[in-house]
Amino acid sequence: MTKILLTGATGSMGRAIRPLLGEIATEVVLSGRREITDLAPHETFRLAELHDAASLHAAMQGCDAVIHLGGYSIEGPFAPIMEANILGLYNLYEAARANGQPRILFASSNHVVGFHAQSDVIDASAMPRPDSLYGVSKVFGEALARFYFEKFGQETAILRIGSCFDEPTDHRMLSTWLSYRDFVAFCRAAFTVPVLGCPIVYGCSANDRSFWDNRAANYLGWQPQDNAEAWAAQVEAAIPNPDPQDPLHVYQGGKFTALPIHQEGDDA
Ligand code: 15L
Repeated sequence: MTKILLTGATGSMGRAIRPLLGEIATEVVLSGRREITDLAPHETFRLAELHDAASLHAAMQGCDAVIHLGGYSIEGPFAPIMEANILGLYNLYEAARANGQPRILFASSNHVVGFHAQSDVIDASAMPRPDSLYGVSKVFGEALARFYFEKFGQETAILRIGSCFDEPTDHRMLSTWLSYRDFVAFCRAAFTVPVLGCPIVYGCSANDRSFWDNRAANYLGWQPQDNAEAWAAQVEAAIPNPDPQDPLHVYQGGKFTALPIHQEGDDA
């Protein structure tokens, strides 16, 4: 069994998956910028900031695996994206190198390929077509993971997460939704498969309407159990006439493709 470091433990996805991690780990080190005090017996907390290399080194000590959810997770001004997703990711990989190279689950994003059309089904060999500065930072993250694999043998599962929320709430999410339990099952597969390597996998449940072909990752043995189709009637009733010209329904990255670039002085 495993001691897992969860970065970004206080973020919305971190909070949602935390109760499930006891199923795949004997110990969980929660790290983040705000202290967590309601710890279960198998949990500890380490205050860590992605831009503070020393705090990451300390948090990773003795860990066998890392679920890296920390970082800037939406479109925004470039400075904080750069600090968390570029400098912060470099700090994370250096901390791993100094701590016996635990396997890393890197939470990449569908926004790496956001400008691919929803009418196309793509696989891991698709060209990156980032839809935002945030998506560009995740392209960097995927390249960094690959670099540490080629150079040092550091194994990473690069998961291009679709929409990891309680349930799908619009038509796009009927394609992109990833349930929390399917995410945790993916972590289990990535941390237990004998040879992981550095695969790129699309993070969605077994959705009938998926845009993504994950057959190249079959060797991981991951079989998502949930299907967004169970919410189709609810979504269609709530949004009966989706506009087919709306970027939300044209591109895989949905509304991110239409967001303006933040200028200095804009609100974050
Ligand atoms: C992401 O990468 C974001 O972190 C999340 O907030 C959602 O916007 C998600 O993608 C999505 O595309 O639905």
